Amino acid sequence: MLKGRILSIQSHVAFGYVGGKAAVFPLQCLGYDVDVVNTVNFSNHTGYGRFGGSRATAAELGNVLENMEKNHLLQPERLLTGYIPGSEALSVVLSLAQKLTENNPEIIYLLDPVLGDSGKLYVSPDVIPIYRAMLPLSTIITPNWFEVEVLTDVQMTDVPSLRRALKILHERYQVPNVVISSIPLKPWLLEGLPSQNRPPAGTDTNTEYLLCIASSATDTTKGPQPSAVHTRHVPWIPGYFSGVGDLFSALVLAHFRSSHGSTPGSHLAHAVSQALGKTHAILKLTDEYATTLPEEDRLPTDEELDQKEPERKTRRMKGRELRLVQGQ
Ligand code: PXL
Repeated sequence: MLKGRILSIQSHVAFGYVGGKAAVFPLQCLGYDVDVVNTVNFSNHTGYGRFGGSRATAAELGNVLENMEKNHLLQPERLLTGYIPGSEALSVVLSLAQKLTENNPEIIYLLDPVLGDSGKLYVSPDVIPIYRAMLPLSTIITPNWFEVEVLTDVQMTDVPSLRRALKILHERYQVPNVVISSIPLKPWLLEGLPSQNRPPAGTDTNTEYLLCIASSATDTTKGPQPSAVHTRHVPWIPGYFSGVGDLFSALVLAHFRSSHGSTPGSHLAHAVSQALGKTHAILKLTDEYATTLPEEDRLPTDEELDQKEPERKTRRMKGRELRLVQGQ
């Protein structure tokens, strides 16, 4: 059983499984005590036709953390931060991360820099410099492809530009471990993979697989060194599921070993391998459940129909909530 205390700072929804609702139960199942600070308190995730609730203000977040500290309740071995909308609230979390890493240099901090996806920001642009300031405090980051491009200002269009972006994260921003998951297998990426890491010959790599890249900086005290990069392809389950990234990040943090002294990147590769396997299992279970629903409740997204029939969208979203309890 893995154990220790994790402080998780991310969103809360009453119904369904995103943010903390996707992360906390799996962490508890793995044996961790989890302290939970909510950054938003919503009815459901924002992909539904409608949602409501409130975002925690910087003052509210600060107040919770301050009182935890005064009561000596703020001594986690690991820190997990996810969706934090708004630069003022994020600044409070930056100060917290500074304090926790100063007090305990051994703390393992997984930072998920939630900025957006597929070319679109879904937070205000003024959070970008704050995330950049947080990067050097992290042990592991789990950005998506778009978030790497935003944080590094590098458009990744070939293997050299991908390596350049990783180098910026490792060297300029001092991030020891970078995990980029759910990458569509573009032809140039496929060609760049070592042959033993390529999907089986004859499969349609455009639709059957996603790639995960795990990159660990080697000892930078010995001067700039190439990072240890591991790649894995994972079967692609089509359709949109919310909270998958939050579950994956929590599992990477849970399975990351803190002991020292093995080959560069092996701790990260182990954690990512565990997290990919478990996330895939939950997704498969969720997808299988969705296929038992009436056809109109599980068809792929159709923006036009969704506008006309918000109830249909709600039913479809509900049927695609992660089956975490069933899959424990
Ligand atoms: O990362 C998923 C997520 C987290 N938190 C909130 C969300 C979503 C996805 O829609 O709406 C509030």
